[in-house]
Amino acid sequence: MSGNGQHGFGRVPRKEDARFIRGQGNYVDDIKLPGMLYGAVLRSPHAHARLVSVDTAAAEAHPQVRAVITGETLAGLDLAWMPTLSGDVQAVLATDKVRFQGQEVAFVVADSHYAARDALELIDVDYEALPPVIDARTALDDGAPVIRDDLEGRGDNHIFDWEAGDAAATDRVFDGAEVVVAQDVLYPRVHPAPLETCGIVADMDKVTGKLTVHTTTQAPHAHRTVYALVAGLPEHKIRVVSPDIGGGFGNKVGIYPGYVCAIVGSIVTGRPVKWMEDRSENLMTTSFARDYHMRGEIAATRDGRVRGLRVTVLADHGAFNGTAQPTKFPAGFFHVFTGSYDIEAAHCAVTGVYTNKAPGGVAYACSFRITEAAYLVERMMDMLAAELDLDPAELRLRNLLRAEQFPYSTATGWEYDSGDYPRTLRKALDIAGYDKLRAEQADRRERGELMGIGISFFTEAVGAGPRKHMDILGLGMADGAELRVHPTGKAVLRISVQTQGQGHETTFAQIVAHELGIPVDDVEVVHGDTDQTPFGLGTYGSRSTPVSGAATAVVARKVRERARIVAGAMLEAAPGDLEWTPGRWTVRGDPSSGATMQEIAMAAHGSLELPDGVEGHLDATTVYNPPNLTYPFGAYIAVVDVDPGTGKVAVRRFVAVDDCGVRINPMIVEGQVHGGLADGVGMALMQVMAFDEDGNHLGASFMDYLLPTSMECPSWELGETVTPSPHHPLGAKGVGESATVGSPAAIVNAVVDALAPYGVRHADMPLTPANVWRVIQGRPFRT
Ligand code: MCN
Ligand code: CUN
Repeated sequence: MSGNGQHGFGRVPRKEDARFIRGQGNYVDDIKLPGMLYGAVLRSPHAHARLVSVDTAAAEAHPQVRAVITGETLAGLDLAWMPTLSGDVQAVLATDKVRFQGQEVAFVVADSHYAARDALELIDVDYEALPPVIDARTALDDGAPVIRDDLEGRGDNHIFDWEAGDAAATDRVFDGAEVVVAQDVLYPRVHPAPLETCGIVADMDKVTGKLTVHTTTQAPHAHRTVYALVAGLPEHKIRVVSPDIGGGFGNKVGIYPGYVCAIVGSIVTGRPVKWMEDRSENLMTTSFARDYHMRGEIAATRDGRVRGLRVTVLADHGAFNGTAQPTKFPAGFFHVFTGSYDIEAAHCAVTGVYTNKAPGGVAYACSFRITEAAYLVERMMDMLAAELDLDPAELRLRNLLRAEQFPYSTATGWEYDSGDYPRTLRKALDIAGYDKLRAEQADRRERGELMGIGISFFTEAVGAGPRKHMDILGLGMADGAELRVHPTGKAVLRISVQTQGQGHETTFAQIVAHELGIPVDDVEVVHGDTDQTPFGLGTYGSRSTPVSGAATAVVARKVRERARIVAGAMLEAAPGDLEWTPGRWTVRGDPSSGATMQEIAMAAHGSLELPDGVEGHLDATTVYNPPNLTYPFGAYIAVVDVDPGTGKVAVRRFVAVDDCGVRINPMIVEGQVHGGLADGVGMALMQVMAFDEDGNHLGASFMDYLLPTSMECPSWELGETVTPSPHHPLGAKGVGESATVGSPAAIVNAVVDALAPYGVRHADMPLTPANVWRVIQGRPFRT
């Protein structure tokens, strides 16, 4: 481990920035293949309507149109419906009904993007409008319109009931509790909104029978298998390439109808077909996030010892259940809702329903619904603190898990691997100058000013599998890695995960450099091409470092062990007598006699006689099946000022102390945290995917759906603690979603704290000026 990080961990500048800062990135929309055509999707203006007829004659007559594909065309190929990541089916192009505004109805392939768009106007669709279900709370009402009448024997909008924890034990704790606080808490529907929208270039080569797709995907291998299953093509005849990706945040985990249409378009026309969404299509139709209507109850003793948590959730999954999560867990990892506290008993019951809104779920830096869980418990903790008239920091310190309690089994079945939570919270309180802030707040309140301080403490579970417990569509959650070391000691690492901006080309090279003691610049990372990389489940749930990063360390160690044997032959010493110093095997007790990785690599490819049974070269492969998830955590403190006249919230300060175990590249980790904190400002204060009662989408542009900018964000104040994961080969835990998970609660807690003089105990996100203003109307201000 060197100071400048050149041989391993540390603040190594990102390799990928050499192309990005020069504008030389290669995104899907940059790809132009010879003879390429362009696709465009016709979308439903209705949230719920019967499809009476689709007349494509005028569009087909357009001189630049090469094909028009409808649901009927696809039905003829048995492709009108596709499987979702949750074992449901989703219409590729509508055949019977449309079920959300923006749903795909027809696909035009033309010589240019503009011609394809123009031809959409020429398609005549006759709809018969049906009453929609927009509010999930009415989806199960008697007489509610049935959305999924395509499903056999379906008489309602119910998708699933799922529960975790011990209901009876939890009821007993609540029955005997000294204090119970209950609250309805909404985590509104939001959207990951990556700057690059989703798209594909599909190229079916009729001569070789090989389908190549360049596409925005976070999981190239999983996509390839799904295409193989849907299209009936053998996997070796499908190549999925995921070039540079301009942000994913979960939006690029799923397979969208436009992808399937572009593939069919290429098959039909015999030419490559590009389809890229525009911003409104991305916001209206691709994976949304959250939309959890939660009722939380927390039970405690009067002196502030939390004893139980009980939660019911109504989960709005939209028109098709397309949520991405391991098969066994229809509510993702929501059952981690006991958070960071030592709690006797807990129970959650989640009911999923269909509504006439876009499908999706879990996307947006969520760690599989841990965003919702962390937000809920942290809101409940603050409400309990208010009820007990206890300082929220003090209440947390009384209940946080202590270092000696790890590994800790939660009441809902998780085994947290490691942590020292009070230390991390104390560090955040120190950085913030908590006592001084409280004194300042008291002064300001006397003057009628609204200052709020909000704390949140979160625990995540990231790095899915192990595969015996976790799969997506039957594919176990494990990841392969291959490492080749060339004769001159330069290395090529091939991995199954896919970066969307997280810097894998740098951090994964650092892992190899760290393990082999070679320069980071000597390691090339290959990813995002199924023909070039081993199978694995891809990047989401912050699993790249916990799973693929572990695979990388393991495969590099295999190479190092093989190098030991070669070095033994070179140095005429028994391998067991050699010891490793970074970059070199030396004879124990004689540091002057050794061989560097580069010398060993050359010898391994040379004429050196190797012991019997030892194959030459230094290449190795592995598959890593994680024994458990990793459990990063953190303590966040937000300081806000609220304008009582306008309701406008300004985030004055934000302190974030993250513990993601050993940090491979602290600069990249801090960048991940900065981005997630900005997400938190967005969700807490600005973002919601709103609909009117007819199901019209009210946020289909960045004029209405707001992204936080530097203007709304303070200068982040970061701290760290390091509790290595005991089961990860590098002691690293994931961090890519931590700040998005932890920050909304800190900001909302701060705003509610600012509004305490009005007697406010809770307010739902987003805390826009209008919403805050509404909350305090008619309430007297009392200090
Ligand atoms: N890292 C590290 N040390 C650690 C943990 C992580 O140096 N102890 C580094 C990693 O090696 C990697 C980065 O930090 O370069 C993030 O690692 P990890 O936590 O493993 O997360 P993933 O790489 O699996 O990224 C996925 C995660 C998810 S699920 C969402 S959503 C999200 C996020 O990453 N989407 C992002 N961060 C994003 N950042 C960008 N720029 N763009 C997105 O789309
Ligand atoms: Cu849920 S968003 Mo990230 O896991 O790809």
